[in-house]
Amino acid sequence: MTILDELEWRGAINQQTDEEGLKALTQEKSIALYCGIDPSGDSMHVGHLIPFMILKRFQLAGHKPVILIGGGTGSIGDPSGRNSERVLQTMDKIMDNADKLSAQMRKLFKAGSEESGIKLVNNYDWLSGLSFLDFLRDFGKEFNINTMLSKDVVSSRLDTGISFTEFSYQIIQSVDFLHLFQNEEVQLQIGGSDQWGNITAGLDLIRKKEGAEAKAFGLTIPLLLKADGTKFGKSADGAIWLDPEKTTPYEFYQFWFNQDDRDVVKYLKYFTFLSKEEIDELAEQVETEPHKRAAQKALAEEMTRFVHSQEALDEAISISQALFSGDIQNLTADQIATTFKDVPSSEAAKGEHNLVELLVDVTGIEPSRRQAREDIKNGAIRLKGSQIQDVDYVVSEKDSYDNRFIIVRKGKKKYFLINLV
Ligand code: 629
Repeated sequence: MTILDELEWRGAINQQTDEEGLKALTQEKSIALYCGIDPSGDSMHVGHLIPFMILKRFQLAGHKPVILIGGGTGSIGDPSGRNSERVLQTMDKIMDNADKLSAQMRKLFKAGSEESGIKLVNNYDWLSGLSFLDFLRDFGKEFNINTMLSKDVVSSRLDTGISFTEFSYQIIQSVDFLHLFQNEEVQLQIGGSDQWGNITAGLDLIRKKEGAEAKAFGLTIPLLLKADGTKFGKSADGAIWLDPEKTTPYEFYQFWFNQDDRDVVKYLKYFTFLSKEEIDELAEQVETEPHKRAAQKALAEEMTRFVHSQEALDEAISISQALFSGDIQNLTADQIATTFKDVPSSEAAKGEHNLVELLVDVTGIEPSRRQAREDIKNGAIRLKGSQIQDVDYVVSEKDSYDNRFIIVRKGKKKYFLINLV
């Protein structure tokens, strides 16, 4: 299977500027290609991963990817896919974000290292030195305002308005493509479908500067849609980040594990390096034994290992198993802190507490003493995973995790967190 056939099979191709031409070129030689990301935030989220995983697929097929961090473009802000003007971020913030994104690219793709064969560049290096007069004389002159206005990104903003700054964004992304074509032999730019206008603007610039015969191509990837119509990559708490400080490996694992049967095969194709045979086999299992969730498990494992590590994956699995079985006594206080960060919580003083008082007066987990006693007698209350049926029970440090937290389970699955202060 050629790389383009593989992308087709993975459902990863939306539009191409010259399908036949790119197929021929990629079969005849090893090409350099690129995809950019702007440092508008301090971490990538799962939605950003797709084009960069595709760069990696090209590399596995013998091609030469370049990852571009948009220190220059990020200081302007891409209007693509947005219906209002951005607020400019400070240069300090952009530089700091650029460092963090570069670090993530190094970690995930070994980008910038000799052995990986994946280059890492920052367009601040060539855009920041471009004078305004040179910009207008060398590049502005090649852009036709009518063509620029007709791009979706701009035309959709004509009612609400768009600044000259954001209007010019497509020119600077085009300057990048030309720069990389001239200096790194880059012949292909890829990106999400929102990048089509910017990518084709770059191709026009390359043809104007290098002649109509210049061999350069564009390819976009479809926007990911979920079967239930909601946005991919968001949890109730917001985006699923790759930074473990923002989304813990356990939450990350759970995000993938909880995907719908209708979406999971699509995601295996999009996000994992599993082979067609392995994915076909998992697709079969979704049909025949969906309750086993083998495909979701494989997806969650592949992704957590790729983005975090084998150790983080092992930990996420052990937390998941502990919660599923209710055997939570062996979790560490740190694991408790991440696992239970979203359950109802309250505070209690360190030291001893009568269980009924703790449940009713201190935390309000139970509405009344009568109810608390009844639940305790019926075996509905557990501390650190063990049932407590003694209504006079005194809760002490041994029921806590590191004297930091107490976890009360009421009934089958209602958990409460008590922070000891
Ligand atoms: C300079 C900057 C370039 C080439 C690209 C760029 C960035 C581009 C952009 N991309 C999005 C981003 O940075 O804004 N103008 O958040 C984002 N991208 C990944 C995918 C995308 C896209 O990083 O292309 O479609 C999301 O899936 O929105 O010379």
